[in-house]
This record gives sequence, C-alpha cells and structure tokens, in this order.
Amino acid sequence: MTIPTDPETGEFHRAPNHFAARITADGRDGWPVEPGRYRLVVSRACPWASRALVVRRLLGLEHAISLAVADPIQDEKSWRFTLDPGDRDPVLGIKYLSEAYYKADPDYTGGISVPAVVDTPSGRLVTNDFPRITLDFATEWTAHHREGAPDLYPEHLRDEIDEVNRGVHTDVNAAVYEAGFATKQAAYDDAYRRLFARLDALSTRLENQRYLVGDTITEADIRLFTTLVRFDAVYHGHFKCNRNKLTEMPVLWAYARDLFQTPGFGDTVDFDHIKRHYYQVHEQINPTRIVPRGPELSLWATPHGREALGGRPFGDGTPPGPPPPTEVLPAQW
Ligand SMILES: N[C@@H](CCC(=O)N[C@@H](CS)C(=O)NCC(=O)O)C(=O)O
Repeated sequence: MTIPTDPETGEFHRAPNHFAARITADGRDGWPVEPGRYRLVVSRACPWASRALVVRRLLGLEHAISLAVADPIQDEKSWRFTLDPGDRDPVLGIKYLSEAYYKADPDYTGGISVPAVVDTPSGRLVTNDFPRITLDFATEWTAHHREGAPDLYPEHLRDEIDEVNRGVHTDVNAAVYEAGFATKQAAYDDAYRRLFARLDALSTRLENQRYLVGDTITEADIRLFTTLVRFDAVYHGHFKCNRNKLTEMPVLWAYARDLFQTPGFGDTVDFDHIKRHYYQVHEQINPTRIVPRGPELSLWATPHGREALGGRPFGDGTPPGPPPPTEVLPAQW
C-alpha cells in the first residue's frame, strides 16, 4: 500500500469520506432503517471500523445489521473477502469491497475504505462516513435496539461528547497515523507532541471519573478505546508513538482495561488481525513485513480497580449478552 503524504511537508492527510448518505428512521436520503437490509463491512484491524463493531454489539444490532469481515491484509485492489469460502462474501457475492463502491458510483476513483455499509438487495455502497455511521446506529436505529441497550449519545450530553470527540479525533485517533506516516521530522514531531499532550489531559480527566462524559459509557469512550487498544501492539513501535506505552500510563491503562473487560468491547478485538494488518500492509515503514511477537496480551485481563470510581456502565440498561456464535473470536492469548 502506498501511503499518500504531502511532498513539501511530509504530512499525512486523511482522505474525506465520499459516500455520506445516511440511513435514517424517516428514510430522507432514500435509505430507510430496515432490519436485515444492510451489511456492515469491516476489517477488525481498523480502528474506525471497530467503533461500528463495538456500537453494534452494545446496542444489540447484530440481528438487524449483518456483518462482513474483510481479510486484514489488503491487496492492490484493497479490501477482499478471502476469509470466506470461495473468497467471496456469502451475502453480497463479491470478492472485493470495491465492487460495492463501483456499483454506487462507476466513476469513483478514491480510496476503498472500511467501515462501509452496503445495501444488500442492490449491492450498492450506502455510506463510508465512519463518524456518522455509529451516531446513526445510536439515534436512528432505536426501534431495533435490544432491550436494555444504553443511550450512547444522550441528547443532554451531545455538546460535551462532540467536544471531547473533536480533541480525541485530531490528537489521538488521527495523530497516531500522522506520526506513523510522516515523512519529515517536523510533521512527526508535531503529531507526537499533540498526541501525548492530549493523552496527558485525558489521563487527568479520567483520574476521578470512570468515563469521559457523564457517568455512563458513551460514543466518546468508544472512540478513545479503539485507539488505546491498538497502542502497545502497533502505535508504540510501528508508528513511533513511544514516549510511553499504554501500560506506563496508569489511568489510561486502567480505563482501557475496564472497557476491554466490558461485554461488547474486548469481544470485538482481534489482535492477530490488528498486528498483521499494520505490520504487513505498511511496507513503507516496515519493509521486512515481520510481525512482532509482543506485547504480552494477557495483561488486558488483569483487574483495573475502576469500579471504585462508581459510574454506571450501561446507565439504566444492561450489558449485552455474548456475540452471535458466528462472530465469536478465537482466544486472544
Ligand atoms: N474513510 C476514512 C477512514 C477509514 C479508514 O481510514 N479506514 C482504513 C482502514 S483503518 C482504510 O480502509 N483505508 C484504505 C483506504 O482508505 O484506501 C478514510 O478513507 O480515510
């Protein structure tokens, strides 16, 4: 995979999402909420796609929105369904996710990214607008949430959640990539500084409160979690985000373990997919494509002690049950 960077500044700039139609309860974009109609396509390696995996689990949308998992290693035609029999997604019948993109727009020349939501009857991509996908799962699909589903985007906290999300996006979710993909020292230095300054601020915020906003799990926690869970496995080494390991930042490490051990979070995480994707796909930064053996993953199961801070993980709701049998992952350590 070629990583696009600005030749002048050496900075990596993320491409905008091209397909931004929304699936809504009122169907105003032509895509009404309808259980059984849409297929969520992810890579379990991808932090942006993993948000959707966690939200779908927490809300119990597995029965309403089916799941396709791409091979963590893209080839020159991008995401492919080589984990499925005959190398085809069994529901969409396609070998490459790009086929759904070109069905939606035959002239499309941009990147093929996950997460993607595909309309199963027509095989067309509906949206790859990752920040919107999870918010719409939380607010537009409420009629199909499980009993006891939490409110991940409570109306009275939206301004605060949006503000936290902006900082986490710029200085954490995106900054790790900007550090890792930088081709000039100054671009790397800038991303590294922003990342650790923000992690320090988040540590302070989380010292005496269990979750980022309010006293329950919200969309803000999910967005931070998907970067933290990858931190020591890939960002610390591969992306040179190495002032500290997550395990050396006590508050964030306990916070991340707390979420990991909450049903709906850790049961979506496939460290094998994560490690193979980053170390094998980004040949520019890891030309040998060797996948490191560490770190020791069993530490994710150690006690975190965050219950002492109070908080009600699911508010008035309840944790989700186990994942559907077809989505149960192999033991991670
Ligand atoms: N849709 C966004 C964010 C999602 C994203 O970056 N997903 C990654 C995987 S972690 C991907 O699919 N990259 C391939 C590509 O954009 O061509 C983007 O295009 O940058």
